[in-house]
Amino acid sequence: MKRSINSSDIFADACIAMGSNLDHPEQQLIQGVKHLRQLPQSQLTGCSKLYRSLPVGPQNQPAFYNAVVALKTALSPLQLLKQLQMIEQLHNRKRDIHWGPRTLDLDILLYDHLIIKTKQLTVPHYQMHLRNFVLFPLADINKTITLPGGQSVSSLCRQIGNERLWIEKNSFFEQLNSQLKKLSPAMKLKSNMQNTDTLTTGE
Ligand code: A4P
Ligand code: MG
Repeated sequence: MKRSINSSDIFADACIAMGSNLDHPEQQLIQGVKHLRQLPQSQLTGCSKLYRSLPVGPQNQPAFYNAVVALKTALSPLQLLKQLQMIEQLHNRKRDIHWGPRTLDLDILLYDHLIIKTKQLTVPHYQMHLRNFVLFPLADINKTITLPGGQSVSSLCRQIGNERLWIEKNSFFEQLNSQLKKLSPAMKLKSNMQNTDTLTTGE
């Protein structure tokens, strides 16, 4: 059966990038993970360590804190996007400057093996293969994961390198990272994202 952007194929693996550089960013990300844990029809299955990175885009803004989480979810891609935007609103997210400072940004990096190109949603996230603050945290969850285009996250990490990126000591993220690694293999993020469906409309 052809997948639709409005329905999930119970349960999909979704990876979410988290970023913050305003109003106590570490706390924003910890609280953000707590909100993500409460998403309906979803379970947190992976969490990276916490990273600090220098801004991509305007340079006159504070350093960012970044992390990535993985979820099993029965939400469709659009339902998931809507839920993420509701969490951003809980964090008083403002949208003033393109790539500017923010309390919490939640982007869908991957949703199973789907390529989605619609007005509201582009998956894989259009910049993810260029951003070490996304690729290194993703590799914390699963080093062998492959993007729908066939590139492995570990080879992208090697190509991009870890310039302007630092692991931050943070017990919340360290403990969650190792705790979720103990989940049964069936609950972990699947690494094979190579068989690709493409969704280009929003219906
Ligand atoms: N949208 C399309 N695809 C997606 C997706 N995969 N996930 C649409 C989430 N949203 C997606 O997003 C604008 C619109 O994108 C949404 O309404 C949704 O329908 P937004 O969150 O309002 O704006 P944004 O996040 O500022 O836009 P954009 O272009 O996605 O920015 P990025 O790529 O998220 O970049 N530097 C460092 N070091 N660390 C960072 O985390 N983040 C950014 C933001 C810039 N520089 C950074 C960092
Ligand atoms: Mg965003």
